[in-house]
Amino acid sequence: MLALYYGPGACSMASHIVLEDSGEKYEPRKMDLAKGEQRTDEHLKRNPLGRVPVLQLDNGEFLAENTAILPYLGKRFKMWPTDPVKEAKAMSTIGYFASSVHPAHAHVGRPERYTADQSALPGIKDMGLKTFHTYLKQIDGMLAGREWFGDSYSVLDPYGFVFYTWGVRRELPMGELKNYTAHKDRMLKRPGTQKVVEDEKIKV
Ligand SMILES: N[C@@H](CCC(=O)N[C@@H](CS)C(=O)NCC(=O)O)C(=O)O
Repeated sequence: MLALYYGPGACSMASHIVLEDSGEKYEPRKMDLAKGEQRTDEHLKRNPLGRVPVLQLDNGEFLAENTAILPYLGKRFKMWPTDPVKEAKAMSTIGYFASSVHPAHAHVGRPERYTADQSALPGIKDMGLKTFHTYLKQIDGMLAGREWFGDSYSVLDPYGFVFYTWGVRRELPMGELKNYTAHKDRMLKRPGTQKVVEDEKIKV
């Protein structure tokens, strides 16, 4: 059986929603990131980087990184394109989310990771928020005229949903992003999303 190590409100929410969508039995293992549970020796054995998500596979091995976990779950649960070009496009979107959108937000939440100079922290946060907002507007453009990021619902959708909730958390004017807001509303109609939003106590 799969097990997911996740932190409420973190990027692990994407895999959490996919697992709920799947209907397959899995073990949810909630972690308290504010208390630093991700940096305990026990968790560092699962992921030496001390982060979530971590997926424990059927054979007991651990898999880290959204860019690996989400395609793996997508293939397992048929929430991933089979056509090679469409698959490449899905990888492109996942890469953009993981390597541009997520790190922009990390500059807001974890500015101390980017400088040792205390006086530089506010500037890093401000710029991170501006860049994050720019990416959210780009995502809004990607969703123009579409229901989902791909031709049908896929693991990209819960991943995109996570950044919407982070925009709300940072009090960005998310309502102005009409396509992205409609996507968030479609996500919230899905029972898997509803269950996770309740479990992780997400305000959206
Ligand atoms: N590149 C990783 C990033 C994972 C990551 O940064 N996770 C955050 C939550 S969104 C985390 O575990 N933060 C805890 C910490 O930084 O101490 C991925 O995409 O899986």
